[in-house]
Amino acid sequence: MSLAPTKQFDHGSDMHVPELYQPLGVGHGVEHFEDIGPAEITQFREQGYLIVRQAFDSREVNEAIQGLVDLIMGKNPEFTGISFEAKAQDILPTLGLEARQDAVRKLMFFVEYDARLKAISHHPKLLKTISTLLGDRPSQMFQDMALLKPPRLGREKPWHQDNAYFNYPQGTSVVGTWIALDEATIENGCMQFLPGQHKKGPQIHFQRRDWQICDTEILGQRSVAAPLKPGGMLFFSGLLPHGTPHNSSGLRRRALQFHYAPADVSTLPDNDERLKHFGSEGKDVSC
Ligand SMILES: O=C(O)CCC(=O)C(=O)O
Repeated sequence: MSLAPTKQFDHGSDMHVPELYQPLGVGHGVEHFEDIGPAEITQFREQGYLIVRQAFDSREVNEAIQGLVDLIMGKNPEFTGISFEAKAQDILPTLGLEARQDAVRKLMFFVEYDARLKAISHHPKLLKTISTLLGDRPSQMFQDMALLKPPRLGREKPWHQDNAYFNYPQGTSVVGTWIALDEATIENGCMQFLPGQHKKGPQIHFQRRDWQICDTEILGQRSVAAPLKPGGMLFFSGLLPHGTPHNSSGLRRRALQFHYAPADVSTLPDNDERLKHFGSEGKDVSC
């Protein structure tokens, strides 16, 4: 068996300043999907996020992990959506198959290649929650991604709003989901976010360590973390500023991320509207 043939590398490996990721507290949530009621829906509307601590059981988590590992190991040669950490570029040829798992940064658009991963992205309880958060509208999943943040190597995902990456008409409700497959802690790079700041609308993004909000906008803000056990998950607004630090630990931090929009919304043909709202061009700003 061989690895999937395409070797794409992530761009960027610059380290962030530690002050960008010093949360003041931990986000609120419920234990199970069944605990989601009107108060939690209100919390999502007001704060831009909702945590379900025990969304998936160990069997579902293990199936998803096995699905990812099989794709990384090249068991489905048609799947080529893997990118490796930039820092692993030199050492990759020296790594055996098992060790290569810990050089992968990201897998994208994989659900059609593995039924176990499709099952978790289309889990009835997850889809019901998405539909509720979208205002009782049917949803479409438009993006699936797995971010693996390998031990010591896994780079930061700088602070950003996900809608800055999507060409949907302004005002479209997008809900992101983030599912922990390993325990996610502050040390290995769990999610951190700015509660309530989805209400500020689009923020200007700059191409720096990534397509991101300027560090100076984030420093000194009251951020919150979402440490999760395996199977715990976060729902968050496409306008919620969030980021994850470098994995400074010796532990894996594998997570799935799926994005959903109302089923009747279509993407725009170009970047113009997105950049008008999220880009810096033509605005008297610098970073
Ligand atoms: O999983 C992570 O480290 C960050 C994911 C994220 O925020 C993104 O890809 O938009």
